[in-house]
Amino acid sequence: MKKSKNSKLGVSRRHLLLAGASTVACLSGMMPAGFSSVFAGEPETGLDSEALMALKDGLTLLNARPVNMETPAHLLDDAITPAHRLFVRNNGHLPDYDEHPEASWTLTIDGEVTTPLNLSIADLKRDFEVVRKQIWIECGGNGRKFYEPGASGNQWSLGAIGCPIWTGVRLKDVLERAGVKDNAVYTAHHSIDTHLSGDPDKAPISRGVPIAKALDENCLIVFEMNGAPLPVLNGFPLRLIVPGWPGSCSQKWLKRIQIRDRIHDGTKMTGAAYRMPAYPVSPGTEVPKEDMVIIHELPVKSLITSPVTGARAPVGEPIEVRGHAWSGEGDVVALEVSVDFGASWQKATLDAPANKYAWQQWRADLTFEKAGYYEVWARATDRTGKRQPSVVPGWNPKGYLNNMQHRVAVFAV
Ligand SMILES: Nc1nc2c(c(=O)[nH]1)N[C@H]1C(S)=C(S)[C@@H](COP(=O)(O)O)O[C@H]1N2
Ligand SMILES: [Mo]
Repeated sequence: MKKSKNSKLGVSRRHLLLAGASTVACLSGMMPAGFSSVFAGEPETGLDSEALMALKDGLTLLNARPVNMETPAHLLDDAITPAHRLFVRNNGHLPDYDEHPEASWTLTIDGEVTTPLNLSIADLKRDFEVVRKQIWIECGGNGRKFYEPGASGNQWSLGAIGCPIWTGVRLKDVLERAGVKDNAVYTAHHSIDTHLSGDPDKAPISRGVPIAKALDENCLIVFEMNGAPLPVLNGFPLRLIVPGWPGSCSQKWLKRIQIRDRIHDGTKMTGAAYRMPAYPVSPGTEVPKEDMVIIHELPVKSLITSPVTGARAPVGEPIEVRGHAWSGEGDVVALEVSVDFGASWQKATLDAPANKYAWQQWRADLTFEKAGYYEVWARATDRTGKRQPSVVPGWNPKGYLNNMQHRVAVFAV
């Protein structure tokens, strides 16, 4: 097994700093307790872990190998998620940028196409229309933590979601240039992040989507987030953004899109990964493999980003409660809040999305009439009439698609 410089957490400080040098400077000394201990005993990473944490200020580290970090809800208050507040979900180790520098990075389009393509990032920028869209990305396992019995995998609570602005080209335009053949069924996304085992023949993840979804004009091959190069942890220098579907479809460090004549069977496409039972099951059921169905769009959901849970509010004076709402394949049409455990609901003001697949901002003024303990609950309803449940929805073996209402505690004083 070749031991590359990247075999640990590992990239050099130089690479981690590509998109965040100033953040590192101003945040040194602000490392959350517990972070450095996770990395203790890992040579080479002392410096990197510091840089890493500074790049993702205030995020909760769920796992260091591979890196998985989520954002506390109150730190997702911005309408446009800044790079340092976007969650990280890695399945393997970061790519070796010394072997694969941005300047010679190529994207290959092959498989069931008439003209296979090999494009540099400069080719992408020159030969295709460059578009900018705000699109949310959420891990299919966001909310897994709340399932009973628990499911294995990262114990995401609420914060595996964010909505930055992406700049890139339409996947559709690139696929049309390559000429998708009539027998095309699915895309297959390939990258150069490395498997935790070190086995070069294994991919940490390689997912795909049906051709019809890939040809949606909102699927993008992106090279920028919020007007800057993609952060290393979020896929520098090139990634896919497949809106509305599990984040796992949005391959980071993208090197190759293969068009297949069958449903892709890469890592995390088979078994129970990113699949739900075909029928409702009781908690803890062992569902036969053949009854597990690939997840397409994510359900309607919302977050309360202010106040932070546990906040104090003055009795009898209105306070603003606000957050975001989103839904896999449709706009959110209503957002309501409750301060009496769902007995009554009050309509919030809901903004239109900046563009299709951007999350929507909402706000409501709430007044607490008596001193004491309250919970603020928020529920979104989408265009199809689907609404967030008050309790954890359908148990499933891998703990996906939990869109339960977000609740925050408020003490009126
Ligand atoms: N190459 C590669 N792409 C990947 C992953 C990965 O581990 N490797 N993780 C996927 C998963 S499961 C999610 S939820 C999103 C997370 O994107 P982010 O880390 O930029 O937030 O990236 C996806 N793309
Ligand atoms: Mo994910």
